[in-house]
Amino acid sequence: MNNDIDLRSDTVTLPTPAMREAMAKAPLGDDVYGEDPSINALEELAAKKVGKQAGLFVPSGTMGNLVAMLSHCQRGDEIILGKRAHTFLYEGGGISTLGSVHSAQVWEQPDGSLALDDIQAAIRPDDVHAPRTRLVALENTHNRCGGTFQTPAYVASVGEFAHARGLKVHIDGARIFNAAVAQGVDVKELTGPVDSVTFCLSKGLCAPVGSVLCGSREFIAEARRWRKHLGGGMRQAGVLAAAGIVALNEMVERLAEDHARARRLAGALAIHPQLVLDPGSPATNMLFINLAEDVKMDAAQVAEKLSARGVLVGVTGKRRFRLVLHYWISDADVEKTAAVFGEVLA
Ligand code: TLP
Repeated sequence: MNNDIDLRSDTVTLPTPAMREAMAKAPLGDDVYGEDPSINALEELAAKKVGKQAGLFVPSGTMGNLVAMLSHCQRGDEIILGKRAHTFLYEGGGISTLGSVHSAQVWEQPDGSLALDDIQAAIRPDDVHAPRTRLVALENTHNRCGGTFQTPAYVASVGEFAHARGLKVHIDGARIFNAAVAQGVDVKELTGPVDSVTFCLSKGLCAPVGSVLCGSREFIAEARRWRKHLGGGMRQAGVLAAAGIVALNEMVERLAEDHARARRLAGALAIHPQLVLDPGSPATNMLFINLAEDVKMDAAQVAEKLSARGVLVGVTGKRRFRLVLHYWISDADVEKTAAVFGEVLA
């Protein structure tokens, strides 16, 4: 990592020294034969953490969600998901381009949840004109809703509601450990009520590559087939899984530090009248900020000036930024970021 303060995403995180050491020493084998001890250990650990029978190591969150959805659904089925869901906005429409699966999009509530009434309204009748509703997909934490989290009680209510109607539930839990840590709950409380969950090792948890999809043994056996079809059978990828094991064992609880720094950064930025923070933000490790109406520059112009001073931020709209806190951002970086915003907007 160069000396820039990189707040564009927690995907930019580099592996920790402990991860690099574990990677160098990892026992390896051919994972398509099921013979990579490091991958097997990671999958077992991941499943145990989220309270599921089995896990599947995949190269990315995108592939984890895709494999999950293709495993739950048949051609012509429909998934109910949020209009601002990562799967809907940023995964290339993979469920339809590769799986012939349709989506019914529902507006999220401000905290990223889907209201049960909206889910009910999106369920199709048993009618030849309609695709078959098969799955409800949640996102926790919710990226585009501001890194907001949903509670165990809410997830349980969706699980009960969906199962009573013969539907399965998947969680895109790219940052589900952030959701758990922010609420001080065991992650199992967020994953127990649903059928499958994908979480990412390579965001706030700092591993260089990979995500894990977890669910029942039978579901993961099906998902393993889909992963292979999609070209995700990775042979001696235990070199990556070894970092994932460190991520799960050492990097989860410290996510609270990122949340605290996000709050500190929000406080420091709030003193600039040119910036308007989303109400209640930040819930976890990301904050979304808008430029006040009287600022002449747009977000891209401001971001360019920040970048010239060594601060990189995400531009998510004409007048909107996303700043994401992670392991490689220190207290001093938080102070410098707030000061540089002040200079650029003065
Ligand atoms: N999100 C990335 C970008 O794609 C927007 C980011 O910088 O936040 N689910 C959620 C909720 C995500 O935020 C992401 C990545 C993914 C899935 C996909 O993960 P990868 O990048 O591993 O495919």
